[in-house]
Amino acid sequence: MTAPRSAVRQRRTRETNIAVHLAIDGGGQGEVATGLPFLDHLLRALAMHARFDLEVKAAGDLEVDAHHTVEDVAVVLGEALGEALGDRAGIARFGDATVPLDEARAMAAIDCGGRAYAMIELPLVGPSIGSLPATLVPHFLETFAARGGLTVHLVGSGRDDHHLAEAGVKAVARALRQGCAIDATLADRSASTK
Ligand SMILES: [Mn+2]
Repeated sequence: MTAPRSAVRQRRTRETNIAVHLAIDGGGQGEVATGLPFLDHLLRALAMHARFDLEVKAAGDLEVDAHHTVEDVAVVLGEALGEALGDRAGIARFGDATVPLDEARAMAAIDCGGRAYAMIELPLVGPSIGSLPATLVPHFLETFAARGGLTVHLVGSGRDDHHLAEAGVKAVARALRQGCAIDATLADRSASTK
């Protein structure tokens, strides 16, 4: 039996093979293997701080570079979240969070109502974090927002790229947890005046 508000998605192309199982009302368990350890680190942080249960298995053409794998994980993760949210009736829609990590600080504001937009301002300074090119951090979040029907605003500051990227993902996760939560006062109506 499938848990309510969950989704299983698989996507296979010539470049990647991605499998995602996402349960919104989980306990924060992340079982993640993408071949990119820092991406795994971020996805586990996302699961923990959104309190999703999340399994991600990815086999991508890392011999080319990390781009296809990161992008396609974001595609499948976003689609899984969209499917798990269903018609989005009864959800709080909006969430916001500020998360510090030592000298780094990130602030996220999110609308989970189905409008896809991303404004990601993370001033990462180095070319890469572990084996993950730094440019793929905002690209991951933009693609996730586009495919998940999320508006994501994220701004941050910090001196350490690892801290800044991690604080950014944690802030998005905390905001997602709020935005995806069921608001009982809505009694299954949409949180929209339309
Ligand atoms: Mn870390």
